[in-house]
Amino acid sequence: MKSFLLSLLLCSWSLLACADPAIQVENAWVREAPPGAQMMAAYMTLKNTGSSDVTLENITSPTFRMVMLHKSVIVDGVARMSHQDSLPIPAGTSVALEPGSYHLMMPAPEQRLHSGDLVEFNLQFADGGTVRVQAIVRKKP
Ligand SMILES: [Cu+2]
Repeated sequence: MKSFLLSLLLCSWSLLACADPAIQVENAWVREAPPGAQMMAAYMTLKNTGSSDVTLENITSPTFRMVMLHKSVIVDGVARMSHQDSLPIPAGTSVALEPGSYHLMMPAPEQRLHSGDLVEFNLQFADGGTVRVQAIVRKKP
């Protein structure tokens, strides 16, 4: 029993050590999509509490076969989305992924997600750090 507890402690400690402590994620959520929707979007605020700039480079999720980083822009009065290869988060600032701006976009999974479901995202940064995020599915911000 004692060794089991010890390995559990070591394990959770090493998970913490793996995460990039400079990045804090707040208000992560996935917008519930209507039945038959092809795509879903996710939003969150990324806060860089450290003293060096970081760049979000890649996002994965066990729930979605791919996760894209988009930015909504208005071109000639028409709303479009542009694909972003990476997202810089300067030291001491926060960047909001929110409706009308940056967002994550994913093909809807076969199993439909409902309000209250939890979805995990893994954010991978240019310095090699990763942050695991739990996002909740809901209808509105
Ligand atoms: Cu998009």
